[in-house]
Amino acid sequence: LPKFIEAPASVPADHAAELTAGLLARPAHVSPKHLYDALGCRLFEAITALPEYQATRTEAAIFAAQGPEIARALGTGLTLVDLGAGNCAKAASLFGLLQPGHYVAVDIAAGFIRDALQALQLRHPQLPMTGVALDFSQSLALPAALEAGPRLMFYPGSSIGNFEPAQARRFLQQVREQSQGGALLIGVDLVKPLAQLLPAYDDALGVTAAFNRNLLLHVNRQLGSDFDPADWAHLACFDPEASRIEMHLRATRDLQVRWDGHRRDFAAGATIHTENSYKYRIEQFDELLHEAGWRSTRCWTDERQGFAVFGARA
Ligand code: AVJ
Repeated sequence: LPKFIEAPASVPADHAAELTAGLLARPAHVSPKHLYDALGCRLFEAITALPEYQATRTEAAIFAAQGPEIARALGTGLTLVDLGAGNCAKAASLFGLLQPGHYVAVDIAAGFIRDALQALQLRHPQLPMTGVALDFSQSLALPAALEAGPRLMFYPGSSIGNFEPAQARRFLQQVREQSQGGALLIGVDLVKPLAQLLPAYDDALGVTAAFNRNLLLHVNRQLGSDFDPADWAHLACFDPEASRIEMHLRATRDLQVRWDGHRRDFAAGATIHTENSYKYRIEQFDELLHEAGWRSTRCWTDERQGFAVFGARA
């Protein structure tokens, strides 16, 4: 069985105060990390298979086409630290190329990665694996119990897009410190025409809507609140100034929500902001990496320049 470390900061009680503050704020907001309970992880997997959502497929195509060159640029045999590992499938597909000496899967969804890692260990019995249940949205501090570096920090899928650019810079600095003199492999979704951007977050089947509304069920479980997802509509829009997709939930009628001595009234049309997903230009993200102290940056992209994979050294 893989080792498993549950970091104290991932205890659900820690989320309650943060959730309450966000739900009482005007306008209300909830961090996108709350999209990822076990069902949310599965709905996100379904999103990655949607025709409108190209990011995951494009990233996989970049790895498939340029994998050997990526591995040469970054080096092999490092500890592979998978930030937001989810089902661990992306990292597992790179084991052959990157030849990690140790695989560390980090995710906020403790049960989900525990299961994913157990299944993966059966397919790779020789590779030492460690699961870390950790919420790194505020700061990244890997458990001291992990063996010392150098580490290849792997942050695929454009999850970096959930951070405001200033927070992204700070986070990338922390990732560099935690790499212990290693390297970075990160996926970034690029700015593209609105006609491609928006449908990726408002798909015809309503999977993204279900993903967004499921956040309310996860919040109910954590807070004991009484959100009814049926009262909320999915909303996605692009802010060209900020270069970000925003997801919101919009109340479809006047309603009240109660939890733990609190009450929030939402008028019909009131919203809860649930996610930002920043889209970068290649030069802009390269600059961000350098500001965070990374050097020897490399960039691999697809023909249409829809998505970019960056490599860098600490
Ligand atoms: C996992 C944060 C990269 O922003 O595209 C997908 C999450 N939200 N559809 C993204 C998401 C709505 C996704 N990231």
